[in-house]
Amino acid sequence: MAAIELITAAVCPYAQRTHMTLIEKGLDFERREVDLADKPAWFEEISPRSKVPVVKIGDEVVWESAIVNEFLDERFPEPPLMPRAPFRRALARIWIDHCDARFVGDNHDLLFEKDQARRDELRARVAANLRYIETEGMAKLSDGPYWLGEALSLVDLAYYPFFERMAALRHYRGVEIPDDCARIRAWLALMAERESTGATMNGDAYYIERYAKLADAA
Ligand SMILES: N[C@@H](CCC(=O)N[C@@H](CS)C(=O)NCC(=O)O)C(=O)O
Repeated sequence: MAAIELITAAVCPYAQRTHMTLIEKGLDFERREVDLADKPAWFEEISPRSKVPVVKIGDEVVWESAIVNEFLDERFPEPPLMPRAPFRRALARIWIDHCDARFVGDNHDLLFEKDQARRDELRARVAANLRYIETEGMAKLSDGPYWLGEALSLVDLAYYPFFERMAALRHYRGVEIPDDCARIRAWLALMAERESTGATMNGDAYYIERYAKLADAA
């Protein structure tokens, strides 16, 4: 079989999703790191949207992290990272979409917001988003400990990189996971133990330093 190539950047949460998926699948792959501030010509040729991640297996080139991850799950079925039942699969996709459509934007806006009053509004929204995930997502989907139950799924892998990057929000904006979000807290502790997390995580100091200028913290 053709070698699997992951075109990636350590800073990118979407690419981390796919990197973690490859590790969770137990696959051998070659990692090609791209400097997004100085993109090489080979990358522009291979990445239709000029973004990471991209996965290439011979002639098969796939991009967009949520789609890449489902492609990998279908192409390499063991261990399965999506439920089998159509309705549960639909729910998994709804919550993966929720991450990109709702969860990520407010986190990003809060980190980059300069106005104090607007920061307070966004802080409240981020806390509300976390409680929504806790009560409408995790609590209704399963008894845990992962989003969909006993086994890790693509939903866990979609969200985890964004929780890792909340280190910068904690540092610059005082955001904590609310005390009443016990499921999220337990899930984060569990995710921290996974090999795929250990192999791809950057650590709090990396994000704190990386976002210093943009968070206006100097
Ligand atoms: N929706 C895309 C988002 C990927 C994305 O935004 N990647 C960023 C890095 S985190 C990127 O490659 N940016 C380069 C650019 O836009 O020039 C996905 O899920 O794969």
